[in-house]
Amino acid sequence: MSNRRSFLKNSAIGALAAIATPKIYNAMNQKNNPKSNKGYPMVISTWKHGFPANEAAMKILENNGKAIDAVEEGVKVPERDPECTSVGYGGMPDRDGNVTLDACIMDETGNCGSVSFLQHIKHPISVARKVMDETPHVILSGEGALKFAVEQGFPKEDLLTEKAEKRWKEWLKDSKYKTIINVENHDTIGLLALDKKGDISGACTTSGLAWKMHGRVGDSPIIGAGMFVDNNVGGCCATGVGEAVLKTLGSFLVVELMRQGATPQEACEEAISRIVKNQNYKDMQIGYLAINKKGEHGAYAVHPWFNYALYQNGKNEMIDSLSHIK
Ligand code: SD4
Repeated sequence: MSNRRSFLKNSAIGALAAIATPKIYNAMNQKNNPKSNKGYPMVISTWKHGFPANEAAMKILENNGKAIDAVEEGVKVPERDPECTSVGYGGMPDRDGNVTLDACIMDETGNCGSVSFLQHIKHPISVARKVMDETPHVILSGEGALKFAVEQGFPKEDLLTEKAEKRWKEWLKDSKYKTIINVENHDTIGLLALDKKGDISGACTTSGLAWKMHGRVGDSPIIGAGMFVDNNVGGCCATGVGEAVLKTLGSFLVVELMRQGATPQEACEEAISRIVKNQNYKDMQIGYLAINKKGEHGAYAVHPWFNYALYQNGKNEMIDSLSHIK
């Protein structure tokens, strides 16, 4: 090969290598995460409503239950709580006054189910579980999801509480839509569990952004965006402005980074860096929560005030996440 040709060939390979070489992570190093622990069973979930959700999930794990059952039972706690205004019953409605729900669930075999734009059903996570267990599909949406839920025996209910209706009517006066950071109008619960066998499952459920357009679907029911688990690697869930998570397929990204050797903390930080690099992030809150097979965890958000509940080594506690903006 002439010198010129081999130079061209070598420099092309060099350029490709520069593009393709992933950052090398040192998986032994969890130093960025001041709260790093290890061990299972463990349950971890977003925001303060995660605390009672963790309790319900841990009860199942302590009785040798499976992670998939624990994550479902855990997130049902905020789903049925009318005081929790961002998940299930009592959730803030869309701009037309409809409570529309998104949820997904995934088990240790990679099986998963999801519902989006579902109305009138208090426990969308259990409908997602039925989609996973009883149908050949992954996602059911809107009218079809409701029809399926009713066929499966879920009662049809009015999910708009007086409190939520009052807040909506106040909002209607100005009808100004803004994805305000970190107030109670977007606090999804994402919950990940490692059972006594070391198997991982995850669940994510939300009423989505308050005052969203009718028909809007966020990241929470999209496997790989709002939540993802791979039993060989770990799991991740997301909270915050779903559009930013969807654009980067955040939970899948975090799990893939861990597969390449990143710690949960490093992976969450990298996923947030993809958002702040390319999107106007100043008015958006996004938070990621991740675990690996050892029971180590990580969390990172765009803004401060993202917190999560960690139940591990017999102790359930709230922890403040690190964040890009200090
Ligand atoms: C959504 N990601 O619908 C959800 C909202 C949320 O914390 O997570 N709030 O975009």
